[in-house]
Amino acid sequence: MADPQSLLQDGGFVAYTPHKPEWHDPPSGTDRSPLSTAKALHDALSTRRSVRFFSPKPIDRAVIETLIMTASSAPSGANKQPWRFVAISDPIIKRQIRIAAEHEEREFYSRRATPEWLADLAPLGTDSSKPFLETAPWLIVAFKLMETDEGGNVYYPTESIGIACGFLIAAIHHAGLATLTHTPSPMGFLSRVLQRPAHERPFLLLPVGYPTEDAVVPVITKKTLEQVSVWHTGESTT
Ligand code: IYR
Repeated sequence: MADPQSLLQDGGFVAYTPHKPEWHDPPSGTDRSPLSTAKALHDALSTRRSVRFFSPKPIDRAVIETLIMTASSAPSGANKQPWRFVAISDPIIKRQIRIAAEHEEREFYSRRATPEWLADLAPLGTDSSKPFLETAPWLIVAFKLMETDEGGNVYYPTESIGIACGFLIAAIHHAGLATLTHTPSPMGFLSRVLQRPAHERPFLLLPVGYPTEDAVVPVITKKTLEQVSVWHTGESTT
């Protein structure tokens, strides 16, 4: 391993050492045009749904490791990678998390949530009961690093871990598995139960597993392209 000091240029900065990126090579003979691949990914990802009914069917640790490495390949502010992913299959810890999460959720549904918030949640059919925190074979808790493990600066940590969690959710779906972006609030209990240091803040809790055979999801719609986009092409639209 090179002495990091040897990478220091005048002024004390680490040297800029560019190299060619390793692009994904398209398999030969397949239609790999940007439009066809973009459509294929849209078809694949737009079938994703948040799932609240998980089968206990086990999933190999290697799968979870690979999903986390996909998440961790995400871009981040100054490449500081301000995230820690805690993977839990231990039934005792899952139970501790469920008990603490349901305590916060009971407070939320009975006291903290505004009537408007409860009205917005009504079509989703959610309540304070979170059995999936025990039935899903894995829980992944994403923590946001407020500084590096060495005590250095991080930049845009919320954006960075948000992007990494997006990669994670896409990877879970791509693997044929289901997840849910669960955010019990407040989430401080996750630091206690998982014994994480003070510079790590709980960000998102994702159960990972197979849906049950009879899993159901609420009927929802996504906005149209016209609703979510505005275009400035320099060309006349008429
Ligand atoms: N955390 C609660 C409430 C909840 C909040 C939002 I915003 C949702 O999109 C869904 C649920 C719960 O998990 O039930």
